[in-house]
Amino acid sequence: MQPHLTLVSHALCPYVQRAAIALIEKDVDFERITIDLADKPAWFKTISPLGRVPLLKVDGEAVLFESAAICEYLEDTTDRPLHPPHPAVRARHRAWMEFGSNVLTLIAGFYNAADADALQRKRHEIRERFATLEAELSTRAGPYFGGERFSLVDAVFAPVFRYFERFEAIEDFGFFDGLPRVLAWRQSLAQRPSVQAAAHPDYARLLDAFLRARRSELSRRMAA
Ligand SMILES: N[C@@H](CCC(=O)N[C@@H](CS)C(=O)NCC(=O)O)C(=O)O
Repeated sequence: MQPHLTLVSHALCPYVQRAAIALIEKDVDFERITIDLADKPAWFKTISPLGRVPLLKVDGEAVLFESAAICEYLEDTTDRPLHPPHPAVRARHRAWMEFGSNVLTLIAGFYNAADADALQRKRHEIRERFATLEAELSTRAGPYFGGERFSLVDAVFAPVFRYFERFEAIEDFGFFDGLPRVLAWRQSLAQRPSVQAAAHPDYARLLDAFLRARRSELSRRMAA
């Protein structure tokens, strides 16, 4: 029998979204509890070793933390694999998932950048990462990272790309200029039902408020 799964979430967290996408892709029933990270409930502090989301509670007993570990658990316990079968390709996919986490760190640097120079530096670093992805994608064809089949790397990058819908509405930062494969990949992911379902219903409004509250260069440009 399938265990009862509870995903402890935050409305904007991209790491939560990757776990949610994996659950939806695998057609696994789960409950979602959304908490406020600015006001963490006592029960959450007790069970989250790093004080971070996502957590996956399994039958209300085991508590899994770290999105990569949660995704691996789902791979081990459910049908519909989202990792490729060949060990070397699988290892590369895990590495590209880590690459996606690195891009998320750069994105946080971008929206928190204190001034125009810092914003420009982060923009440049993010573009460099996307150029690296463009080269990687040129080795195969298909709508997804690995080609025709949706994988955990796609689950990682879908929430990465989601940020850019908002960034592009602020200004044309040219993140995807000259990178047609990355752009096409981004568009394929945006259309995927699991990707659409993984976002909090109020995601756009909450992200807008979050970005405006950063007191960063980007916040100032949003207010201008
Ligand atoms: N490496 C972690 C990163 C998770 C993470 O950074 N979560 C953020 C929200 S997106 C968090 O819970 N931060 C704690 C806080 O804001 O206090 C994972 O992959 O699960």
